[in-house]
Amino acid sequence: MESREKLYESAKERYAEYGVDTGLALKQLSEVKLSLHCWQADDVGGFENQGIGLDGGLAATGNYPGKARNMTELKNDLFKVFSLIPGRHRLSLHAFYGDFKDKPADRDAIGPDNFRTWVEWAKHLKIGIDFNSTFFSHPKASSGFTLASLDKSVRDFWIEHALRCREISEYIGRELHSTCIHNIWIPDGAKEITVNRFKHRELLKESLDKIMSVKMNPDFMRDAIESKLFGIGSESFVAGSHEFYLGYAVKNNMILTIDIGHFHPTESCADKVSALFQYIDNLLFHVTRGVRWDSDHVVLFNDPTIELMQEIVWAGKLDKVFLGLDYFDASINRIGAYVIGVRAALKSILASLLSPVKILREYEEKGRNFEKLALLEEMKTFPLSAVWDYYCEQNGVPVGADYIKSIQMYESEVLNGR
Ligand code: RNT
Ligand code: ZN
Repeated sequence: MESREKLYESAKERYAEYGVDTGLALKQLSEVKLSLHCWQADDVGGFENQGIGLDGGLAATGNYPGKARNMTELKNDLFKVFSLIPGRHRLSLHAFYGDFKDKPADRDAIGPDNFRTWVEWAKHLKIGIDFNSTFFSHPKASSGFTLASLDKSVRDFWIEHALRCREISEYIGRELHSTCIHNIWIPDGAKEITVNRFKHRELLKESLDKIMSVKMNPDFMRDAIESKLFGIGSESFVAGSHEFYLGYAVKNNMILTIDIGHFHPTESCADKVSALFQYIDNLLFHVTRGVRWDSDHVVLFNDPTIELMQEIVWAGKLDKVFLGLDYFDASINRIGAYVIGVRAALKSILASLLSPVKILREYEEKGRNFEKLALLEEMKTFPLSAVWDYYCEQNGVPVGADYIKSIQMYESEVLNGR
């Protein structure tokens, strides 16, 4: 069998014929930091005991054994995941994953103290952390409304929560010397026809204005806002729609979060990239895979993921995007779900970095559209895997499908004991 190196060398030559520098592509790939969502390991459970379970229109279907039940198990699982993916990445924490053992605190009372253990862990691993306010799975969210609630006391509670989360994010960013991106997604919406839409959105804007009126150090933390089309139980109305947050982000110079699963199924999120970047400096993507009404299937190396990464790379904005993962599958090995998704996202970025964009653009400019389409088609079967395998080997992580064995071992040795 040819060695990995040899296969890489011959792939390198093939790409070079089309003006593509594989070495440069790998260097650029190595600088990409994905933000791994902590909530795949425990089906978005969190470490509080609100006694409510997952709500807010979110659902993790399946009951595959081995989910993480506490912080130690979650950390072990994440450590395992990090060992199976090339590159150094980040962790995205939700507020209800704090350390509440010694310091129980409701959402409007949490603080940096509840995240000290995470920060120490991240320092040890030399990784950055991003953060999310948690506006669901809580009695004060059970009406279906939080920041857009008609009830002032409910709104005030959640405003305080968001303020606490921004403070925690600033603390995390300062401690880890790496800007922490704080994301706000709220479940607010209704199952049925809503006749007071304007009021809810007016209140949401007012709540956000209060939250954002406190200035934070942008070196340590920055705010992002995430829209949604609908959720389970909020089919007819969602206060935080795309138009709402697009307007808010542009007006207030904020990061807009585009969750790939939060749009009409035939709507292309890839196409949004070059449009949004005309008005917005930074975008956060929640990379996920929508299937019919579910927005949170495991990310795959498929057309929507590849097209998204292509548009980011082709727009020259790889260093202006934050790439977070956001899915939760409880029906398969959860570590496996992470690793499949992370590797698929990275592979999609690599495929994009390896596209012969100079030649493609020349064709397009000259109206050589047959030639453009032909080359795009041929590139699909170029030896991407030789470059990817080489990259994995260089990074000391399993090559190809070898990670399956490693996850099977972890399942029998660790997960099955839970
Ligand atoms: C929900 C949003 C949100 C959540 C996480 C858990 O539809 O996508 O980002 O998935 O915050
Ligand atoms: Zn999301």
